[in-house]
Amino acid sequence: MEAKIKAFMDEVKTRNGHEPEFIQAVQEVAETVIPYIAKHKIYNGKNILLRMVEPERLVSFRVAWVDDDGEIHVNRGYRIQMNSAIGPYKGGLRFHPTVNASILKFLAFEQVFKNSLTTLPMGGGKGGSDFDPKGKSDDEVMRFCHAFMLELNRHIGPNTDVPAGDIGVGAREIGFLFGMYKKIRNEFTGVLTGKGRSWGGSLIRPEATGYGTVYFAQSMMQTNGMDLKGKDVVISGSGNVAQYAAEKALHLGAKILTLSDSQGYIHDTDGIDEEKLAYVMDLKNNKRGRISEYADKYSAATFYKGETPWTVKCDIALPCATQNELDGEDAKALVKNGCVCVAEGANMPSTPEAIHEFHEGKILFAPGKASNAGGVATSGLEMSQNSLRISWSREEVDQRLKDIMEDIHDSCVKYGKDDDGYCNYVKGANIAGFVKVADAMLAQGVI
Ligand code: NDP
Ligand code: 2IT
Repeated sequence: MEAKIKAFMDEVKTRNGHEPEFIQAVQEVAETVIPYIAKHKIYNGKNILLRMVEPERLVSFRVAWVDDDGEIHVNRGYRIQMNSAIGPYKGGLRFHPTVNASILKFLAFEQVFKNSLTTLPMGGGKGGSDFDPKGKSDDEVMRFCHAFMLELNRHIGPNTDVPAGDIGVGAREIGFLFGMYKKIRNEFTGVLTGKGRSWGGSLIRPEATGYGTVYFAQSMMQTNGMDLKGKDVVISGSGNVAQYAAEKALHLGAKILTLSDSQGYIHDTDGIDEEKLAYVMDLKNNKRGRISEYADKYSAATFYKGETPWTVKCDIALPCATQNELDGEDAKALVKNGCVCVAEGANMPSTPEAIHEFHEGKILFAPGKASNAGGVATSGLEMSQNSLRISWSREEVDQRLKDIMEDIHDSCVKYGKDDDGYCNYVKGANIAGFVKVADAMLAQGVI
């Protein structure tokens, strides 16, 4: 089996060797899915996984825009249309200076499995740009988004490819992108998700990724006779996912000890309560400030510059910032300090070494493609509401989100239980996600 996996990875590396994040994401899937393929004849000899690692289409384009001083800038835009076997391409747009083809291909690849797990009919895609919205005026962000959509609009559509937000793309950016799409196409349609409430957005979509991550953590805890009540929770990030993970964990009675951004983390020994979280939301979403300002306002908090929060003693850890933000040493510290559950709100925040430590320590570990699927699942619900031209209540969307997260949890357990009863959620998520897409690809022939 080792040899089979190595031969496969050698082939992937030959084509994509210069793309470390993409290789990392494929390796994790190959290690769990290739043994499954070997045991299931229908997938033998079809090169399904080899087909799945090659994007159906990769679009890269120039985005030229003018700043407030009249200076012209050039950024690179992308859309990776990875797999459309089970539905239109679906996945977020990331605006961050680190964006490149490797990062977007890893995200698009993960998205294929994640979207399959949601039980909804969505293929996988991802896109974005190396544009940095930080420090830009609203007008500059608008001009960039409009320029980006001038090209992107040719490649997307409500039945073709439906982008949404991700790092650096929130409600403001989705508004500007939607406005330009509508103007060019003269069509009011559900081409993006994460839209505003009054123009086609779904209730609960802003909350969905963070809430879903906590629902998933709660399911993992409950199947092991525990829950979130009274537990100490460490969270990284302070953006969309981190904020709503914190909110839902608070609702379920947990104590939130940390939040972070790319400059460091804050540790509040009294816990981040509802009022403090409201301050964080205003600071990050309206004032676009830094998390260090929290420690200036609240005396129980300390800001640790340039550090990550994983050495803080906790029961539950929710990495909600970015890829590879939690390494093997961090994982060792978490396990040693008694952490029993890690649920990824971000995409691939744990390195392979970290995942190894969690599995060795036999703690509950959920990979992002399972535990953060609530965001895209609710995007799927937004698409349904757009098609039906109706709007479901908050309670209805939240209940559907909960049900979907429970279904994903059950699928992971179905395919991930080891002989000793330990659930390997990585294996479970990869195989469950693979089966649905692979079966559709088999039915559709070699295309
Ligand atoms: P936001 O842009 O709202 O927030 C991102 C947060 O992560 C910020 O606090 C940011 O800090 C921090 N961050 C970003 N890059 C780094 C870095 N290199 N090192 C340390 N911290 C960093 O994004 P989201 O909350 O939407 O996304 C967070 C994660 O969740 C991403 O991995 C994303 O792919 C994933 N995700 C998002 C979904 C969604 O619906 N939005 C759905 C599923 C997954 P700073 O402000 O300093 O940059
Ligand atoms: O990584 C993700 O799942 C997202 N950024 C959300 C994608 C979506 O289409 O809602």
